Amino acid sequence: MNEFKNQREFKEEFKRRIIERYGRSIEQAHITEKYMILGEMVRDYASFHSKETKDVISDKGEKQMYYFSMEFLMGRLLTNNLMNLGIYDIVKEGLEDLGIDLNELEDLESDAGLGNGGLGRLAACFLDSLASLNLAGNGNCIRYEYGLFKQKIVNNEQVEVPDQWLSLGNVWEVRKPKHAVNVKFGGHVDMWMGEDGKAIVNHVPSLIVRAVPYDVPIVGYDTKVTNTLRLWSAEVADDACDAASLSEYVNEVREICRNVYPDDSTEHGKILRLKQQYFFVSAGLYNIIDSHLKNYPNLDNFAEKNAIQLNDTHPVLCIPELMRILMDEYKYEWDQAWDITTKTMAYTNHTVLSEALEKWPIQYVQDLLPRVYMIIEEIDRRFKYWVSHDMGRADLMNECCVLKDGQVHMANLAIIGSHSVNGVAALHTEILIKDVMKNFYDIYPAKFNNKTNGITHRRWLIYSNPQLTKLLERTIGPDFKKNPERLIDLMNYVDDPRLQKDFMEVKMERKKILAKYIKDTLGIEVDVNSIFDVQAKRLHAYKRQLLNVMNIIHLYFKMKSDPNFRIYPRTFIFAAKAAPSYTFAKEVIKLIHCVADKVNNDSDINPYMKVVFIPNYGVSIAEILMNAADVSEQISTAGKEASGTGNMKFMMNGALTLGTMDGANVEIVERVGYDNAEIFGLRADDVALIRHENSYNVWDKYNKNPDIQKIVNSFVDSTFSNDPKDFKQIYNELMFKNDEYLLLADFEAYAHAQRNIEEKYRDEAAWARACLINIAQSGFFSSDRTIKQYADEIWDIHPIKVK
Ligand code: 26V
Repeated sequence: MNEFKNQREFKEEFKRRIIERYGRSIEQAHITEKYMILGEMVRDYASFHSKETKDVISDKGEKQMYYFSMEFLMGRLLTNNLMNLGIYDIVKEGLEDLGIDLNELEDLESDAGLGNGGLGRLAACFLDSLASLNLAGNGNCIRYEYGLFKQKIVNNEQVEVPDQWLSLGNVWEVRKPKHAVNVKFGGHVDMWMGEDGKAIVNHVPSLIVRAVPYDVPIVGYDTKVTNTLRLWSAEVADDACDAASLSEYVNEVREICRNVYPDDSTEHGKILRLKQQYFFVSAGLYNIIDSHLKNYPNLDNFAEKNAIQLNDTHPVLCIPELMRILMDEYKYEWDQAWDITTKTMAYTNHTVLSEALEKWPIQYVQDLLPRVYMIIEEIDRRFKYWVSHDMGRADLMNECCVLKDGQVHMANLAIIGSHSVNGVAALHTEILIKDVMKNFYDIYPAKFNNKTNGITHRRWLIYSNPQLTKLLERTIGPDFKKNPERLIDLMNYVDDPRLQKDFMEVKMERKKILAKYIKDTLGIEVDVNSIFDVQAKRLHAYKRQLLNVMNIIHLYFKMKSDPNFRIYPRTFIFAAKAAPSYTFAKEVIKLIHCVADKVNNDSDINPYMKVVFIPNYGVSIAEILMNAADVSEQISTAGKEASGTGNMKFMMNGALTLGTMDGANVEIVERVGYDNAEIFGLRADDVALIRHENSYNVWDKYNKNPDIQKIVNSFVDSTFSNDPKDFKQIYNELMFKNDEYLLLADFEAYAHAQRNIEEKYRDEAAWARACLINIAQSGFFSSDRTIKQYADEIWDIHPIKVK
């Protein structure tokens, strides 16, 4: 029996499975065994719905979408699945009867950290929205053996430890060996003329890898629609090599799925990443084609029944790979194959940073994927011909082609081979159109569109902040749970002093939960009556954690030198992982810790200010961090942050955005108004102008402002560290690379904005009102809205009905 209908059935099934699996009674079973059995029961419950969903799709001939992404930051799934299935209370109470605390089992689950940051978490939010909106949309990714590294702090520095997320096994996945496929690398290509005069192509690989899928059911909220996240694992293929080279072969295979983002500072690392990309792309495509051919006689209608969304350029090999399969294996002519391919593929861009736009040395692609490379060459040749002859725009040819300077330009390939190209916030899309992809916009204006990011309000509000959810339900009723845009109804109550007070109480409860976590894990006592000011995101120069630190140092110096100057008590909280080879980012982490040591241990200062760095930021920490914040730090250099999604999580939980006009901050302010956010600093067009005119000189800023001088000098005058090597790189980046991210340019405006925040916070009723307005206006930032737009405007998929 899979679907237990009540507590009694649940308990019986639970007991039965424990005995059956472990030969022990409930009392004798270990807590991890109880966790495993519960997880499996929930998974089986979901699998049952999964089968019904698949049946409907195939019976009705529904179109499906596949989200191809190298990253899915799923976090934990137990609570989410129990809640979405509507069986949380049955299970919680049933377990209680058996003397088991559900929360203890929930805490045993490791985060599935199959990603780096925003792009990976977006993919996870999208899966939740797809199923919850009854849309047939699946994920395709790699089953990494280790998630993103775990961050420890040793002697104030980041140390990376492997994330063994599979050590207890993964209860959510089901291995599906019958769907395994072979993926081929290297070797050479033979071509000859067939009897019909058509070319026959035979790729003779030097490496064959067996790709085995593990399926994770994706459960929607209050629906039976259950989709699949398919994770591919690399295994040795039968007869793929002789015994002599076996161990080398096994190593080569196992390496493919070992790590998220293997270190790509070396050639070996780069090639490995390219291998990963082709591995999950090829396996994923073969599977989609196989299941298509179970329902239809051929692939002529492939694009009508399947949509593929390319999450950034990482899966863009999908384009030449689908071309290859259609032509070499199913004998389609180029033009028809191209038509099917471009109608299937759509590409999302997630960054304008040039160093993050992928380019592969031609040699790597040619050696690793000889046949795919031939197809890329042909795509490039035809594109060049078409642009210069048919379009008459030879001037754009070199800028936009795929192969140049010895490299394969993946974003160019993505744009040429897709029918849709989207940015992830209005400002970001505008920058793509007007600047980064301007030439392509001239060529293909109709392909470009915007899809402002969103977050699932189920995980980020309802499940992680039950206190606020209850208050909202009491005030506006439960409709917002199914329809987050109904949060707007809260606008009718934001002036109600009772509600304002209740909101502050809810916030206080959340702050206490976070304060306890900080005390338990770091031993730091924080004042829950202070302003909780949080910056939580990957550590990167453009996100400007350093600007935040500079203001902290500034306030510290000011309070030290002037006993009459005191700020409203504030707790500055940071959480951020730095890429292992990113030395500047690691130095900023060290600086935060050194500043924290000084500030937190100074009894003149620590009643007013504490600095806390929460290590190992990830989904589960975000779930207790975002909703405890009063202030949401979103202070990237304008034009650099494509969207941001943390900004939306903070907003939805009633924090004020302290930010620049960047990414989705612009759309947040558009909704809440300038009074209910604190916006400062240069705008994206100011930044563009400064660059264009080359008019910025960091030394002018430094020389004119003694406060800035004092702060910048403190990086190198042993104020915060006795080791003269410490913070030298920070100093050099600022002062000898002309402050690329314009921290000094924005410093005064930022310090001023921080003073405004303090003034606002002193008026509790007004503050609460502003927070409530943020919550009320946050419905737009639900990923349900985003996914509806993708479904209607790009994928053309519609809700299905599973009874
Ligand atoms: C990647 C890299 C890799 C090499 C070194 C520098 C660098 C800098 C940035 C990136 C970002 C990769 C793409 C990404 O994660 N973008 C994020 O996507 C989020 C979801 O759309 C969005 O909210 C964030 O603004 C965007 O940074």
